[in-house]
Amino acid sequence: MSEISTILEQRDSPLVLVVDDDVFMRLQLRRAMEQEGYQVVEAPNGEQGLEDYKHLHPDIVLLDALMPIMDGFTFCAKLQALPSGDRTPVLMITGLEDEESVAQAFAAGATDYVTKPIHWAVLRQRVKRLIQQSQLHRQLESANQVLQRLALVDGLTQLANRRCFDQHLYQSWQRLARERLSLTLILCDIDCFKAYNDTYGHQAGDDCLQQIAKTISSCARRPADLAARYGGEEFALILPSTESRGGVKVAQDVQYKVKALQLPHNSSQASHSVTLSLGIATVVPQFDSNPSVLVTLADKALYQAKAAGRNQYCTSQTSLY
Ligand code: GH3
Ligand code: MG
Repeated sequence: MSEISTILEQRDSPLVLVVDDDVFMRLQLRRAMEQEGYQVVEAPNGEQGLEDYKHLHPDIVLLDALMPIMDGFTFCAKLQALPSGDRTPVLMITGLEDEESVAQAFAAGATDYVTKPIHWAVLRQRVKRLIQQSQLHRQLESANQVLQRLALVDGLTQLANRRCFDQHLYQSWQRLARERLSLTLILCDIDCFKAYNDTYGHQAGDDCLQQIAKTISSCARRPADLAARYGGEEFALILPSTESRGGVKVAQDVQYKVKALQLPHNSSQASHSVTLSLGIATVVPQFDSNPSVLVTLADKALYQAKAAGRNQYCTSQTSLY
């Protein structure tokens, strides 16, 4: 265990896990791999190899086929079921050359296969290439995750962007149509924001958008709720399984918290501080219509709130203060 703790602490070069019951073969492999600058851990059978794998997550496994307790084929199959086990390259090194054994190794999940006696130059090149490939694969995966996140997040406010809003609204619509439950949408628009930019400058406008975004986001409390930046100075709250009355409560909460921010806005027609107008709409989604119905209703309610003097919310049927 002390070897394992040392490796966990000093992981500055690729780690090779050698699983072989032959002590002499393990020693030879260790020497060859250490000459390449890799760290090495040895296991005498598949069972111990799996334990070491779980603790160390090596960059590659060099695996014998025939071993006591657990053979290489079973090791491979069990490795596939472990978290990211299917992404770790496994190079089988064995005396078994018959077609059936080769097929069995690849079917169990081995990435590559070399036979004994080992051609050491070939082995070194294979190990190097397999490690490089798996590192590249990992880098691509994490770059992909970053891209996926960027594609759904608004850069200025870090809220869900319009694309994410559209996806979430559609998914909520489909789910609630099945469950026959209400879906509420609140559209929130900053009052007299053009005047705010003109008075305080575009940078202050951006800061204001960030603060409002944070505040609106704090009002989306349930896991299925989503706060999004809908457009320039317009935000949206998707509230699944929420009746109109629940939507009104959330809108009041937004208003209250925005007021509490006390962001000065001397050129606003509605107040001396930054305020929002909000349009609330609630429907029970139907399979034969689509979410644009709900957006249109919320947009009309928002327009009513603006027309009635701003700094207030309206529902899609009635005007409430
Ligand atoms: P109303 O009360 O009717 O909503 O008036 P308004 O001035 O808020 O609305 P209008 O649509 O006339 O102007 C919206 C302004 O929001 C204009 C635009 O420059 C500003 N805006 C949109 N996106 C951004 C942004 O990312 N940063 C900044 N600073 N301003 C933005
Ligand atoms: Mg506005």
